Amino acid sequence: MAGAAVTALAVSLPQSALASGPSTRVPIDDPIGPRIQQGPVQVDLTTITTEVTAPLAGITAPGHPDELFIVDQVGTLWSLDLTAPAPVSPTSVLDVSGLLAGPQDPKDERGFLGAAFSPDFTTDGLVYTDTSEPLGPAEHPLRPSTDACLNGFPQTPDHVDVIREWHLVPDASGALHVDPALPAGRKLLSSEHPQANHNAGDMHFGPDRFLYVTDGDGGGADDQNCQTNFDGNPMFGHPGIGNGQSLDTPLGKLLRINPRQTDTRGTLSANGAFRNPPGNPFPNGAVPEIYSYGLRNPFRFSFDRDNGDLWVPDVGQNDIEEVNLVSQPGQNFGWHLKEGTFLFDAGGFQLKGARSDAFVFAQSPGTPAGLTDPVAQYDHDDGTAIIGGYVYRGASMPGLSGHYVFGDTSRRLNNGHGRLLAFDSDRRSLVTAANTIVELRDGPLDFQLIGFGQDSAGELYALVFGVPGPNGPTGAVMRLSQSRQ
Ligand SMILES: [Ca+2]
Ligand SMILES: [Ca+2]
Ligand SMILES: [Ca+2]
Repeated sequence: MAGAAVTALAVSLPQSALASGPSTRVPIDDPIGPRIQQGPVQVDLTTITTEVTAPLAGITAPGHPDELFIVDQVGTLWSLDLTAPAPVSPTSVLDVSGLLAGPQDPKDERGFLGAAFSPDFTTDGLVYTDTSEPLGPAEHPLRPSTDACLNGFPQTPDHVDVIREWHLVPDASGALHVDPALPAGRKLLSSEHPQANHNAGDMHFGPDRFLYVTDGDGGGADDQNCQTNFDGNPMFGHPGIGNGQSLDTPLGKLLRINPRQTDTRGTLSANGAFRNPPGNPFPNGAVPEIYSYGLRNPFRFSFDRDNGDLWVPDVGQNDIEEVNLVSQPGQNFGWHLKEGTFLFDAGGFQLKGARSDAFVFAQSPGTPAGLTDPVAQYDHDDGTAIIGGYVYRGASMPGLSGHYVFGDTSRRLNNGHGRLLAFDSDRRSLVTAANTIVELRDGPLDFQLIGFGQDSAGELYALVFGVPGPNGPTGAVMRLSQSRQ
């Protein structure tokens, strides 16, 4: 039972280190005093298209250097011809809208959440997707909850998040479409989600040619059972220490799988649909797909196209947004024992309006042992949810070369004032002044930031919604360019 032993060890380390008792814990009102300042480099934004709804990712496909493929949360994978004069009308490559359990409104976190093209796309034509779908058979069901608070309450999951493989073929003009012989794709694995929010769902192939996928902690607040959920009922599906810290669930994790049937590295999964790569840290555990854990909602992540560094920001809850650098398999990034470098108390079981009764109570870089701190962080005076971007390796913005370019969805929750941010990733370390985050604009945007794209030349795109359009608010893809320094 190597998996059970690993789980017990992983849980006991931080628990014992935090056994100081709630009476000594005083919430910190302002965890990080200094505010993010405008940096020396400023960027302009050029609208490439507004013919999208909620663009969450902008990715490339081998063999298609002039296209940026946009993951639209409502269910379309679009192709944008970057050689055409803006504004560009996107063309649909793949429509998964018929599979989706959401989104049903602009705040709904479910839907088409991520996609990644096979590193051998020019020969195998494969693309992978992450989708929130109605309940059905799942490789990873919820862990059962036996808390007394749940007596009489149904523990029906909200949805399943599913990873699928699709085969694309070019038509006579070279445009990509789903292979009509395989219209439903191939399902690889799925995980039940107790609540609707915190689905993460980004995916990228790494330099090792394995597929990395993020999954959120299952939703609600505090990653804690019996918390009063937003619907007034007690939360379920977060038993024990919570999902982020449990190695028995894919919730709150970075996963790594080998999905391609032509690649025989690794151990065949229980359902035979994919392989678990050699080097995954918990091969005998309940979830051998796990690569990293202790995450809350690692909504967007990326690899540095030059050196392969793996950057996984995590959306915080009450106070801290963080950027993590994954340096080895098996790292625990702390949720819900820490937010950023601060110790976190999940509190009792009450929500206070839109916030929880949890709080951060001590600055604690480096401890408890066994947890990996972020390399950069900011608090909620400067934003509400971090939107991961890319280390800039393009040519048009020399002032940002080697900088991790990212952002925050909105200066205040859902007020439509996204921010574009950056820090020098080549001087990475634990949180220090060397990783001072700066703002790339003279103040916030007039719309909400929800993702980033990187084209085949390494140029970057801000993906936003809430942009005024002829028929009401729309999504947009905007290219970054350097305007100063
Ligand atoms: Ca602050
Ligand atoms: Ca963390
Ligand atoms: Ca709580």
